[in-house]
Amino acid sequence: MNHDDIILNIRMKKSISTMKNYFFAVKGMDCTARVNKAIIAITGAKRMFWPGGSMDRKTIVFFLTFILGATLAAAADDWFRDAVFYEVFVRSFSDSNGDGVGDLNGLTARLDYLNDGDPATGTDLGVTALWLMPISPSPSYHGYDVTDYYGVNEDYGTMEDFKRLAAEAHKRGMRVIIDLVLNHSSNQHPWFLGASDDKSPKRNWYVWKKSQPTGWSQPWSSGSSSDYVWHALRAGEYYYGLFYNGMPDLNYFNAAVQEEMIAVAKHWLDAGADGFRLDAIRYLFESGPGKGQADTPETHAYLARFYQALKQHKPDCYLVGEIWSDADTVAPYLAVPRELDAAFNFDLAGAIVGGVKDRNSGYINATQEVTLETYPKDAADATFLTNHDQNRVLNELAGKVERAKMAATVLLTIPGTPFLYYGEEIGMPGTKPDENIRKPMLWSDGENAGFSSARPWNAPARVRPGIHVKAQAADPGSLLSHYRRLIHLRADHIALRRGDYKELPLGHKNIYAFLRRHARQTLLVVHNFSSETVPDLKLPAESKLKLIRDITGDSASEAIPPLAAWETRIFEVAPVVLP
Ligand SMILES: [Ca+2]
Ligand SMILES: [Ca+2]
Ligand SMILES: [Ca+2]
Repeated sequence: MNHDDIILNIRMKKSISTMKNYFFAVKGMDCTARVNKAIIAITGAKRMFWPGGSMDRKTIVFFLTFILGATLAAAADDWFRDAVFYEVFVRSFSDSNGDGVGDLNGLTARLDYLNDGDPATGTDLGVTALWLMPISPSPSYHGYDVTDYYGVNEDYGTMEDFKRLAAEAHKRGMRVIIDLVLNHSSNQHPWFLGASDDKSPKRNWYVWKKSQPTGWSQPWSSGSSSDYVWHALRAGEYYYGLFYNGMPDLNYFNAAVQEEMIAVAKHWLDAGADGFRLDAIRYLFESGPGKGQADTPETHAYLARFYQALKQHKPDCYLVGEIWSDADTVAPYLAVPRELDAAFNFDLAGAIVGGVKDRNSGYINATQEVTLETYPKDAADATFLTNHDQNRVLNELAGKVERAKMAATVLLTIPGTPFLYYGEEIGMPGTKPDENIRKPMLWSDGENAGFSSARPWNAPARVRPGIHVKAQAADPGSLLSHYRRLIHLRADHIALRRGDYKELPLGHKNIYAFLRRHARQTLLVVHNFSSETVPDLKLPAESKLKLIRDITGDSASEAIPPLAAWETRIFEVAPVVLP
C-alpha cells in the first residue's frame, strides 16, 4: 500500500461510519430511496473527507456502492444506539381480561400509546424498544424468582400472547427485550425441589455446604453476615442464596447449568425476543467469601461465552446488564472480549436526579466524564433516571414538575441508550417499599385508573389530579407532552443519539452546556439549572462556533436567547466539529 492508499483506507472507514449513521437518520423511506439518498449524502461528504483529494465523484460512488451491503448488515446490529427503551412491569401496565392483573394482551393493546409505528406523528410517546420485567412463572408478584424459565406466567398470558406482542411491536419498529434472571431460581423451581434430595441429579445445580460457612455477606450491605446468604435446608445442609432463601443461587461451576441457561436464552430469541436485560449479572459465580462473591473471573469468562453464543444465534440481539456498581467495576464487562452490549449506569442516574434536585449540574458532568474516561472507547451506555428498585423521580424531586422535566431533558440529551421506567412520563408517584413503586399505570381518572375493569391487584396511587395519561395527553404543557417532544427530537437528530459529549462552559454557574458532536451534525445543548431567567449567554470566542438554528424552537438563531427557569435550548452549530 502506498501513502495515498493508506489515506484512502482511513477515509473510507470514516465514510462507512458516516453512512451507517445516515441510515438511522432517513427513517420512513423505502430501501431504494434510502440507498440513493445515502450515496448522495456520502458523495456530498466528499468535501468533508476528501479535502483536496484527487478522486472523482464517480470513483467514490463506485467504492461506496461496493461497501454498501456490508454496511447495511453492520448498521442493523447496533440499533440499540438509536433506541429509547421503556421498562414495563406487565402486572401493572394494563389488564385485558378483567382479573385486576396486567397482562401481555393488555400491553399489546396499549402499544399505540408507546409507538404508533408512524414516525411522522408525535402523539405517541415515541419509544422504540421495550424491556419487560420477568414474564416467566413465579410464586412472587414481581417474578424475579422463576419456576419455569421456558414458560410464560399464566397471570400474564401464554407464549402465543408473547409472540403476538413481539410481532405487533416489530410492526411498529419497536424491539422487545425481556428480563432474564440467571443468578438464581425460585426455591419452588422443580430443579431446586429435586436438588433438596442429596442423591438427585439436580443436586449439583445449586451450591451446598455441610456446615454454615463464615465470612460471607451480601456485598451491598455492610451489616450482613454469612447467615444472610447461606440458608439451612435441614440440619447439615446449607445452600447459597445471595438475595434470600427463596432465591437459591444456581451453581454456574456446573457445565450443565451453563449450557441450560444458554438454551433458555436461545428459546426466547426464537420466540421473538430481541435480547435481554440480565438481572444481578455480577453475582453468577462465587468462589469464596468477600471479593469472591462478585465480578469473579469465572463470571466474566462465562458471560463472554454467553454473549458470543447468543450473537451467533441472533446477531442483532441486545444484552444489557445490571451491574449495580461504579464505572471501574462495570468497564471490564464492556471490554473485549465483550460480555454485554451495555450496562445500566447507576452512578449517572443518581447524578442526574441528585443534580437536578440540588440544582448542581456539576455532579452530572463529572459522572459523565468519569464514565467516558473509564469505559472502553466504543462502549454504549444504558442511561436512566430510576427503575423498579428505586423511588420514583417526582418523589425524589419533592413533586416539582419543572425539575422532573429537566431530569427527563438531561436523560434524553446526553449520550447512551435512555431507559424510561413506565409511569415516569406522567410523574407517577411512589416511594419504597417496592410494591409502591410498581403500582398500576394511571391511564385516566376513571374507575380503577383505566387500568382494569376489576379491582387492581395493587391499589393505584392517586395523590393529585392530573397525574394520568388522559389529562396529560391533551395538555401541551404536561410532563407527558414534554417526554414526547424530547423523544421525537432525539429521533430526528443523529447528534443527540450518536454524538460524543463535551462540556462547553458558558461562564454562568446555573448553566449546564455541552456539545454533542457527530460527523454529520454538531449540537449545543444549554440547560438552565435554576428558577431564575439567565440572560446574556455567549459562546466562548475560542470555540469558533456559530449558532445556526434553535432545534427546540425550530427557528434560525444567531444568539442564545435568555433562558427561562429550568429551560433547555438546543442549537445546531457550525462548523460540524469532528470529535
Ligand atoms: Ca389480566
Ligand atoms: Ca409516531
Ligand atoms: Ca451466584
